[in-house]
Amino acid sequence: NVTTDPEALRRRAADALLAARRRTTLLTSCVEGPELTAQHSPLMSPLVWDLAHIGNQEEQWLLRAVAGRAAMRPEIDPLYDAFEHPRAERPSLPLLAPQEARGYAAEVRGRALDILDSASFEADGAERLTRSGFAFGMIAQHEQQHDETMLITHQLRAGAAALTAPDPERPARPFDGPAEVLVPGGPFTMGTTAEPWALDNERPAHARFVPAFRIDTTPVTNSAYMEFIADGGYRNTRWWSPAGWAMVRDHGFEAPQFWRREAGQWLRRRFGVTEVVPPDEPVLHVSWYEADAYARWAGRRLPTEAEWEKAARFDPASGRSTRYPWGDADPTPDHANLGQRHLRPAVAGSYPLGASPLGVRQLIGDVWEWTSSDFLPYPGFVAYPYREYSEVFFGPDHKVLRGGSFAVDAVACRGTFRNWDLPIRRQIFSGFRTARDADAQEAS
Ligand code: AVJ
Ligand code: FE
Repeated sequence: NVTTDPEALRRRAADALLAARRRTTLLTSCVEGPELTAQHSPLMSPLVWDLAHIGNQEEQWLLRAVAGRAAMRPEIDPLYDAFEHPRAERPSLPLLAPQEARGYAAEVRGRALDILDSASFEADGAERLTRSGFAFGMIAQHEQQHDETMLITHQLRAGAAALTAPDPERPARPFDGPAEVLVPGGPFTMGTTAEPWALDNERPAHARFVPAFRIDTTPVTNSAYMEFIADGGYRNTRWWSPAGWAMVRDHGFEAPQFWRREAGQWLRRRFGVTEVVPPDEPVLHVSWYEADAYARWAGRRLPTEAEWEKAARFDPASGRSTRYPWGDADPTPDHANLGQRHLRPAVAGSYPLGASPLGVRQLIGDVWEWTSSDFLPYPGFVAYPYREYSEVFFGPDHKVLRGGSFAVDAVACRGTFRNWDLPIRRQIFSGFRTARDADAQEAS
């Protein structure tokens, strides 16, 4: 199913780079210059930092590592090294001004496309960086990841809306399928070796035994989450992990980020517009601690990362793991809400064509889904092409999110894709679904 035709791979790489740049350009041209250099939240970089960082990564991996070119502007490398300068420090650095950053990124791109023209796409080598276009896929994904990061910055900025998009289509009838689905126990293939643009942390494919479990058919909705709030969820220590309770106390949290209670109803601010919280949409902007507390209140738990991936990829008929819940075909707008086509999740139960064989909906797109798992390497993990992409984040500090949000492009989202963040983070486009162990007689 995965093409190995060199010309098709070359076109796919060129298209992915072009699509990413189109999005980057929109996100960095829909606000005025001072808004690009301002820091809208200490958690985020100025938009102009993301822009030049995108160009700098592309220069390092396509121009220098693949093509062996010399650095264009070696003095700027440290400014755009995410490890050298934490986000809070970035506005005080001597960053390239918006027009310079645009020019730099465009110049890098022009040279990268020349390199792409003569790059080898023969998928016959173990060296992913120089063959089969992995480096180009990696850079397109990196830019799209920063496009999601920049959309988070847009959500955090004050002032009138700068971005608009049509709302997702509402299903003709509300979803009336079962609330949860039984996934049978047994081994399945987790991770991937064959997916050409899979990142190091998704590799290699390996067998995982997962006991039978039940998982929500759709992500947890705003209305379900409002019941938790109304039941005093944020005031009752018994639902919270110790660290989660400390977060609630220290920050005075009473609801998801961007929510506000007024005249007896919940309002939220979304990309510069205040609106009534839509009851039937997946809940958005919750931390891992809030997802974990909600699940406990509901008498359930978060799924493990392996459970999530089995629900998303295991086809009981063939015993095989597919690339996506619906099979191996690349996502279309009928499968999932991806790519910033919409600036919100679709209502729970949307996208019947994107369902898994067992009927689980919206695993891909809409909201990133917190899992109970720490971000850890798979057996046989090899850092590639650099330790700082994934390896330095492995360990108990980061929790895994799966499935992608409305804000991530399909190139950076698949059944095996792993995202991670700190359990307190909620400015990200995060939601969740819940799970529970299967009853003893169902467990195989
Ligand atoms: C995978 C989303 C956690 O944004 O920190 C971007 C992606 N890595 N540049 C992040 C990433 C380097 C990463 N996440
Ligand atoms: Fe980056």
